[in-house]
Amino acid sequence: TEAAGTAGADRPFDAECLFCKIVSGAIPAEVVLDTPRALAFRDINPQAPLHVLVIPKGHYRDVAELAAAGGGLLDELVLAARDVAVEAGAADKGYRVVFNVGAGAGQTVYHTHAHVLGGRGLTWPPG
Ligand code: DGP
Repeated sequence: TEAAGTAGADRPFDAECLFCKIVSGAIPAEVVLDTPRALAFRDINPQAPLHVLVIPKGHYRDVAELAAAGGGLLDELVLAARDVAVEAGAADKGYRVVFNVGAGAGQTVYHTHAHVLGGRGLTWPPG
């Protein structure tokens, strides 16, 4: 069977990128949702009972670059995040969708990803 998302080779790809390697299947991940243009998998260092990363299969360094690319990709990520929260039973009590942009905000992987957090009360501000 084809690895998660090797279809659609026209999308941007970065051979050095950790999350591109997860998309290609070169690095394993616990995938919870796989769509033609998006992949959702469990964060390796969960900060809540539900902590899933939702990524575009194409390589975009941050959410602004993704939004600028257009084509409804950002919408798909937000809807995938909703589907993940619903599937986990976390939607009713509320969940959080976070894009860290830049090192000062905690971005460490420069393949944009939505953190989907839920399954517990979430305080504000996040710190
Ligand atoms: P950020 O700090 O916003 O760039 O988030 C990066 C997240 O990626 C962080 O919460 C930990 C997670 N992460 C890093 N490496 C891996 C990995 O190899 N597998 C998985 N599943 N998650 C990873």
